[in-house]
Amino acid sequence: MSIELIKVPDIGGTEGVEVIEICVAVGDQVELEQSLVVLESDKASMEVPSPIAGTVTSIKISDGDELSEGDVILELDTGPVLDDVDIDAVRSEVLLESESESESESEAEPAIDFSISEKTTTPSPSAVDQSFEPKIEMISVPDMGDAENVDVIEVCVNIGDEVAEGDSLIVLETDKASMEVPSPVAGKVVSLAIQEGATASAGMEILQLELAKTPITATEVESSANSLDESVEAPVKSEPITTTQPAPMSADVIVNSSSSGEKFLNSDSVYAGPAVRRLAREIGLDITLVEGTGPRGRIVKDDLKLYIKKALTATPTTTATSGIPRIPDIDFGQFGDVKLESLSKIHRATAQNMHRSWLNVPHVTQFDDADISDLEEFRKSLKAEAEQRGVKITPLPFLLKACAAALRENPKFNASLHTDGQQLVYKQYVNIGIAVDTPLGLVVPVIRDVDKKSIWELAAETIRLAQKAKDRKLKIDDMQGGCFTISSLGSIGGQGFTPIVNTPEVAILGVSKLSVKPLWNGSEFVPAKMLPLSLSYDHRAINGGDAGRFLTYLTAVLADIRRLAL
Ligand code: CAO
Repeated sequence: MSIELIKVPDIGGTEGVEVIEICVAVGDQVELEQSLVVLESDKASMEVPSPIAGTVTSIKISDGDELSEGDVILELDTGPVLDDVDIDAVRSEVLLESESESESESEAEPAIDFSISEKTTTPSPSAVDQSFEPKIEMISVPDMGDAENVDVIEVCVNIGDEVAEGDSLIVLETDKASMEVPSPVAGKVVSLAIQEGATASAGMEILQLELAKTPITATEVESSANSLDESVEAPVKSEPITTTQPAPMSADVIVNSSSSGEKFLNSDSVYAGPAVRRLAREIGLDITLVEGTGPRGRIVKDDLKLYIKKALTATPTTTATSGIPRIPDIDFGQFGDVKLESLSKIHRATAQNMHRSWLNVPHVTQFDDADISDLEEFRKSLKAEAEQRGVKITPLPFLLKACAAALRENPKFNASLHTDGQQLVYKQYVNIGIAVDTPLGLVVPVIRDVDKKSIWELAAETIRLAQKAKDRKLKIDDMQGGCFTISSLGSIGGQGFTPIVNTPEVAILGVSKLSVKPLWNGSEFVPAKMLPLSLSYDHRAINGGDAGRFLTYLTAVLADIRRLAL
């Protein structure tokens, strides 16, 4: 057994490059050039191929690690250990084999620029066989019309990157347009002659690509074999360099920019690295549909995952609203300091429910003021008794009782729309939810059989459930089975608001802060304590007339609570 440490190769001096994918597991048999890991910097993704075949015996890195050249990736068992004699034999074998290969002009594998630990490396025949001459091609800046000395705003590749034909190499920007320079051929970047921030004109060298595999001469193999004393690293041959220019920039590559500084690249020039493109191809995803969140809108693997996750979790509701324009992602940090805070679980659930309701329910909100002058007087007269009973009596228990009566009187409000959209489900019980504001978000505990409970019982239950909500002790059961909801902001303030229906209920009552207003009693204006009410309802289940009747009944009961006895 011969264990070899596989290390991060030369990655163009970039340090701390993130591991975004580990492509193998312990026990896997890997072949020569099989991808081991995918690294991604803010400029490029690169796959690290195995320089040798073998079995993975241990993996030294994890997803998210940041690696630099020379860091150990994993250990490979490459087979039986060869002693010194074996090594000599291998070297002569290589010379002989290479000579004959050279004569027969058979195709050979390219050299791999990869570091293998000297300590543990014992070159096996297969390792040595990998010394071959690559064909180098220089890629230069294409014809850009009249444009000269154009800014290089991005270099999309690094030394060691494998690029496919059409992959972006650099991004150039004039004051009128941005343009990506695509690679005219596939290959591996062996040198970079251009840097971000430089300027470029047509014909200027961008980089050199190692292209096809070509056989090498015996002399070259000899020097390659001799270099094994230092390492098995095979040198990259600087053979006569051919020059390839990308096709002249065409109109569909150069796209006029807008003053907003957005990205101007057409759909063919999607900004993504080779690993991301390959993943998109593998999963059959049209990468042009994916929004990039990387630097300058670069599409990273997480963007593909997010796109698929969204597509999979899209409910019929969201599908139905797919025509809704998306709110653009904005980097708020560009305007000043920002702080990110995760939403609580309750907040996220509320957000989802509100969104669902807002999108599904055609809302109408009707407003009215209830004259609760008498009710307030009566309520105040109960204060001493309330203290004796150990409860606090606010307008809310009266509102609960009055709403229960209004729900009995207007059964459509005590119903839910069947999901088939063809029927109303009338409930024979009157359970009312109360919106409770807690530090972690909004919750709606439900008071059952409100119509059968006394004002004292309702006061006590409101306090008990509100406290439970604030102590985060509510159970699912406490929040189920509601027919109607009251959202009271009366103790906080405001003259009115339009609450969102708490589906599958069909209506919700918003209560705002009471204020003293002049009321015409038929002969004069008198001061009255007016309570602003706003009734939002699902217009699929309820008509304006129904809502008018409900609110008129409710305000009448609140104005004279003796009606509750009728
Ligand atoms: N106008 C004027 N004063 C009012 C009032 C109103 N409409 N409603 C209540 N008040 C008074 C109460 O009488 C009490 O005063 P006193 O102590 O002098 O009697 C004070 O405001 C505080 O009341 P409260 O908030 O303790 O009790 P409540 O019964 O009115 O409400 C609860 C209980 C749990 C509903 C409330 O605490 C709460 O959480 N409200 C917020 C609900 C919310 O966020 N809704 C928005 C949902 S949509 O986003």
